[in-house]
Amino acid sequence: MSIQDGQGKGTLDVAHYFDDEGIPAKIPYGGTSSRNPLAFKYYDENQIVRGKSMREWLRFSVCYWHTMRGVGLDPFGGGTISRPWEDGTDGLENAKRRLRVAFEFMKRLGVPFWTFHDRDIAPEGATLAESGKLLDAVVDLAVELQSSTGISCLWGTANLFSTRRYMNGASTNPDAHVFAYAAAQVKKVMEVTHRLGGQNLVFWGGREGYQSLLNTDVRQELDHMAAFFRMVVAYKAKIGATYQLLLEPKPKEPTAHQYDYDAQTVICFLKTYGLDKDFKINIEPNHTTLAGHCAEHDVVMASKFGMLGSIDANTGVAHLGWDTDCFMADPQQTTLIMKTVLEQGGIAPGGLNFDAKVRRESTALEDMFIAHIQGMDAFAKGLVGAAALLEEGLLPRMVAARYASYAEGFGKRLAEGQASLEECEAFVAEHGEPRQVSGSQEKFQSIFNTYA
Ligand code: XUL
Ligand code: CO
Repeated sequence: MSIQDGQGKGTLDVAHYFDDEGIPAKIPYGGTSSRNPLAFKYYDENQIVRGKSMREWLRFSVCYWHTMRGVGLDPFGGGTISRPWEDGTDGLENAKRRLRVAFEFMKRLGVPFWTFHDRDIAPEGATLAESGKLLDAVVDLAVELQSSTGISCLWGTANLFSTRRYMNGASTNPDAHVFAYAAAQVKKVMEVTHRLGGQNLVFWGGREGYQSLLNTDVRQELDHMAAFFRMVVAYKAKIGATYQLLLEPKPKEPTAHQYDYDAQTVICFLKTYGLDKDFKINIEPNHTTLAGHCAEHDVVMASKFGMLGSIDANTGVAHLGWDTDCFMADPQQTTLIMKTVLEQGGIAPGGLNFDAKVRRESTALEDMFIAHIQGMDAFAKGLVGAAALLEEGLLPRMVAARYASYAEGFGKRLAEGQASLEECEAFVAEHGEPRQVSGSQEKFQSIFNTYA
């Protein structure tokens, strides 16, 4: 029996929404021969891979904005997805019931983490103070639900892009008043994420960029963004928070040019402003493809510079030019990503956050589960393949062999920065034309295919 509120929707008992659709209380592990869409084929949370359980390596997280707030909007049409727990209002009761449903969903799915924006979980009030109170009321419940389910907060973030206030940016807004508002909103999100024990705090610069160079002072805007982040670093220390701070790159959308273009651009920004010890990077592969790279590029690039903090586990549609936030299903992609995660010894305190949504046409309630199950399976499969690849060591040895000329002799001196241009000239005078060496891409692919 549901306990009814004024809207006629249950507020406390939410299990029936899923029971009614035949969703099991806990998604089982069915093994690779299972054809049950509501069972895991590869994700066995307790399976040990390279000394740690799958649950520890993968650190899966459900995102609130797509999974609980997504209704299937696209630029040409309104929502297609209706959920039975929604009462059609933006009220607090609805927000609380939705939160209970979210935790029931995550419990059944068996994910250890969740992520949220302030405005996903609570309505915005008429004033900053009122918004803070509404957020506190929902966070009170989230604290309770976290402790009753054992599900933890991977990260929180501030929505600094949806309301018209931020149409010209937040910390890069030409108006200092808007900057101050954004900073005050972030202060609150830092407090509540700390209260929830969030392990990270993310900044995606939703409208930090420009539409036209004619009306924009790009250097001033970037200086302001750095000043904003310095305030964040100072306040984190003040409240004693230990979460990891993360910037999330994206090259375009919604602005024509976003400042946090890709991993290398963000690393350059952080180093330019002396913030590289305080922040790492949250990589979203669909953003990486929008920047013109392959989906795995930024994961590898950030990791190689010690800056990979977390991953928004999604992918795009290669022939569409926008951020489609699909669940990743391609084992070639997940194997390469998990190889990178294994090589850096894990992704903690970050995780694999499903910043992904069911397709607009996937309107059934079970699709919410199936989408996550297949995403989790894709990464579990990638983890197992990547572990075998590293264990056997053939591919890493083939890569090392390509660079063998730097391992000794004159090549070693070059790599260590000990040689001069004159010595290079003398070397070539003595050894003549380098012999041609094949890149052997197809050979690498043929080996990689055996793991992925
Ligand atoms: C937008 C996006 C965001 C961030 C958090 O493209 O990825 O959801 O992950 O603000
Ligand atoms: Co994201």
